[in-house]
Amino acid sequence: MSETTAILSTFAKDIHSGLSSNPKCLSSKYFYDETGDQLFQTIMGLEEYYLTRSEFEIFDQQKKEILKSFLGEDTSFNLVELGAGDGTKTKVLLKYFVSQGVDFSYSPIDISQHVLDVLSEDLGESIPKLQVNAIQGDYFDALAKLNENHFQKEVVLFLGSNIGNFSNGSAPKFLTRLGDNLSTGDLLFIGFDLMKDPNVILSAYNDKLGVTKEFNINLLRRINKELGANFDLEGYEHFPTYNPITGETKSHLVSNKAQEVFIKATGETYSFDAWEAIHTEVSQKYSLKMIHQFAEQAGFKVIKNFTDKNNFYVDALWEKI
Ligand code: AVI
Repeated sequence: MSETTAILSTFAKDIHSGLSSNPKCLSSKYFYDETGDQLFQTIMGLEEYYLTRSEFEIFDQQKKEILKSFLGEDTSFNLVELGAGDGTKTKVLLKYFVSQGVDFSYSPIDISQHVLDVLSEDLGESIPKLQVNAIQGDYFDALAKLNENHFQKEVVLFLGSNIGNFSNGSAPKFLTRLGDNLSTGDLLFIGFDLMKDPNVILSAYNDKLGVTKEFNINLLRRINKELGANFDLEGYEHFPTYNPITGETKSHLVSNKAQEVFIKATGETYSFDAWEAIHTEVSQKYSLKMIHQFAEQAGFKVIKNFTDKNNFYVDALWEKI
């Protein structure tokens, strides 16, 4: 990178390093600017995107059994949610728990204070009796903070198949670190998207309205806007793939011509050959066997798997050993 760009944001550094690697890659964590958040909200309501619907069905149809498993032998717990978002699905559980008079509090953790403010206000109106203790920050810092005055069982929610966006190497590390921040007997309730008909999976990442394509391309729009780049947004094709052997679903942006891009923030020009791809996202699909191995590796015991009627998705309940 040129000298003028010695002081760079992490965003600019990551984009530079991704576009300088071979093959080129960009991290999906940068999808979520305001437009990206809105596009993802739209994706969750799409016909082809079965993930959100499946998890909603599990909560709605099995809330009684879920509550029983969360309580176990105890009479109370603290429900902690990592990356709470707008809490739409979680609300099904929260409302039910409150209606049953369960002794619990809810601690959503999110990196964005704005997300937490909106969620807390919404919950204050829709479930006034709910005790909310929102924590802004990094998941692990927040969990450590919670552990300081830990006297109740913790039930940690990590929903929406967010674990699928970790690379295969980093997912077990993340789960192990999560376990290190919990005490014996604490629970983890985690959503995994299951392997299924490859055509169903591919359609979920290539919807006919083109919202997922827009979501992927928006990453280039964001780089143009925030880092002063000149990506030609028409110059890239959205191309998802699914590998039924490994379960990896990958999204790519494929350059449809030889072209160059200049990014002001890095002071560099990046060249693309015709049909050269940028890998932008992994959305891992799992078998139950893979999930059980994860639990074991990370120091958890599998308590129960809650699946939807199609067996598309599983919310797995694990106990820290
Ligand atoms: C947030 N995450 C679980 C979504 C997924 O399915 O991997 C993001 C997404 N990417 C394309 N469509 C939805």
